[in-house]
Amino acid sequence: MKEPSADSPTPRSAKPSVSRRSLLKAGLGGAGLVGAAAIGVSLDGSRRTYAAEPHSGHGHTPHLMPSVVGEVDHKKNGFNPTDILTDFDAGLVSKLPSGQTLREYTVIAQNQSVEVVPGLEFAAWTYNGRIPGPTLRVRQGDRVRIHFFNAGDHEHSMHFHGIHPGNMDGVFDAASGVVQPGGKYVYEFDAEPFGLHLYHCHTTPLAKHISKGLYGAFLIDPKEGRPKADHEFVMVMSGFDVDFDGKNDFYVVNGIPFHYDHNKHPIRLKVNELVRIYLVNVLEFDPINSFHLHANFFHYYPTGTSLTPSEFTDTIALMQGQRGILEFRYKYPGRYMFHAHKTEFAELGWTGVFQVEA
Ligand SMILES: [Cu+2]
Repeated sequence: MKEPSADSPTPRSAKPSVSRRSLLKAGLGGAGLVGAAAIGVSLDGSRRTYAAEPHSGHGHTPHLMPSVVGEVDHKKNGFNPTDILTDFDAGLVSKLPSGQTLREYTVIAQNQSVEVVPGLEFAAWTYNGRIPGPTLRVRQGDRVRIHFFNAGDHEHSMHFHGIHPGNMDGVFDAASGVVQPGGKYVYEFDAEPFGLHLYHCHTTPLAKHISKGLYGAFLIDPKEGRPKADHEFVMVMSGFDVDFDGKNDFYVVNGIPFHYDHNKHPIRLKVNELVRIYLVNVLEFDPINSFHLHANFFHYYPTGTSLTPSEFTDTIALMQGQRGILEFRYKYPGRYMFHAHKTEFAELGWTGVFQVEA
């Protein structure tokens, strides 16, 4: 297995350094902003900028949370987290002779440079040119057929959560869906059980293949569908280890830190609308991720495998691979944060805002 490549850490002496702590400090500094310029300084290997403790904030204009200055180039990235929220891919639909619905997808794994925060490019690996990969949405009992092509330079696979034969699991070898560069494989199985699942690459080293961006949501609706909601949003929680030191430097929902913040692209709702969130945690390196909703409570359906919620709460914790469905309505207009209830994650990108109108 050849692992060294352009994205491997450079020799220790020349290794770029974006420590979690330095970024966090930048975020907590007087300006309350993690700017591209600040990150540029850090990438040059100099930590001088962060050598002093940040201002306490006393006597300064208060800031809600750290954020970033400016906007990444979504066009160049090839995806936009605002679109990913509601981008459900039903596949190419046809009927098998048996009458069973067939949903076909084409998924391509490739190397791709992604601008994570303004001015900072990350050597990512993507499914269909986006992080997270496409949200595949099918019905229980449908036949799912995925034409998978590996256009990258490492071996990759698609490992689906769900029930399927071993040779469709994307783990061991060519016969079970591990694909060499330039190769392809067809994964085919009947969709079960209904619920919210995920898929990700399952080749070694696994942490690297996942953290580079190879993951996505896989939603199986019940045969009779789900009750209607006013909004359905997909949120895939993950992180970026931009200096490849095995620790996350940014935490995200749908690929870009801070994207849904109040001063960027808050998610707009109306009072009393039913909101359903399909929440997946695929965060690598950190053991636990979380979701907290401000000034409200939600019904929670772990793994989405039951139509009866098991909990009414405002905070949930998820380990890697765990996922669930949240449902709520806002009673009052206003701006409401949602974020990881792990302050460090929130300050490094895992935040957003619901803007609720009357
Ligand atoms: Cu891979």
